[in-house]
Amino acid sequence: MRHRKGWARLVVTALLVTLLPGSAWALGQGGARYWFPETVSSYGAQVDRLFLIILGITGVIFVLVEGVLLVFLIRYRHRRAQAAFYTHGNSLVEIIWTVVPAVIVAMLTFSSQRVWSYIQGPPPPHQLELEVTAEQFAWNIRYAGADGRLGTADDVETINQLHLPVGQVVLVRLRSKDVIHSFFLPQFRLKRDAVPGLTGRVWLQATKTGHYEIVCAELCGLGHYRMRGFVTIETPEAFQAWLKQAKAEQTG
Ligand SMILES: [Cu+2]
Repeated sequence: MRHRKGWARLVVTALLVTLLPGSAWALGQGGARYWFPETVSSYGAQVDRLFLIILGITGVIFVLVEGVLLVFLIRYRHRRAQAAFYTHGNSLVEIIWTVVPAVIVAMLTFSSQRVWSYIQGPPPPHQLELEVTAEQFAWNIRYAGADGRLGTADDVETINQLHLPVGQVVLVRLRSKDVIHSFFLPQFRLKRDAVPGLTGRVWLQATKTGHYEIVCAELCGLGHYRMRGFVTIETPEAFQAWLKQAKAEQTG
């Protein structure tokens, strides 16, 4: 009986030691900027926060489990003239180490689902709609022309040059001409497969101006490594001026 209580105390202490500092550290987010790319989208901070919470919890559990494993390896190593000790388990300890992770996983599922459905679910009202068509090995980007409608003769097309007005919600229709590609904007924390035969819909809202990259995150062929585009986030006025100029160059 004394043995059983000792075990239970060890497991409860271990879980507390694991969860409290892990969560506190994750919520603090202090270290995040050292390895994440810059965040330039409206939902980027939510993704980072979730990532850090999961990393904090799993990181501390990892260290703890490996530590206990190491201690047990040394403490219960083979010794001569020592009889083996047989145990049939401990129900209380087993219930604790089943229920506590189940609660953690359920909490993570609900908070992930909230962020996921906000980003990948029905988009909010948008100010601009454009089309990105992936192909081996480039990004074809299409903007509506003066008529404000996509798929008409006055559309403006660019290759690998995605211009976005800062602060505006942009809806992207995502397609592929050949194989599966993955539209990845690391600084926006946005990634979505471009699947032939389907039109995906993703949205984004840039929070600052600057130059970033579009990456293909799906091994799509021999030229995959060079399937790289560029994102230019600029003021709405500069964006309109650029669109006008691109249109003039296209027709001229
Ligand atoms: Cu690709």
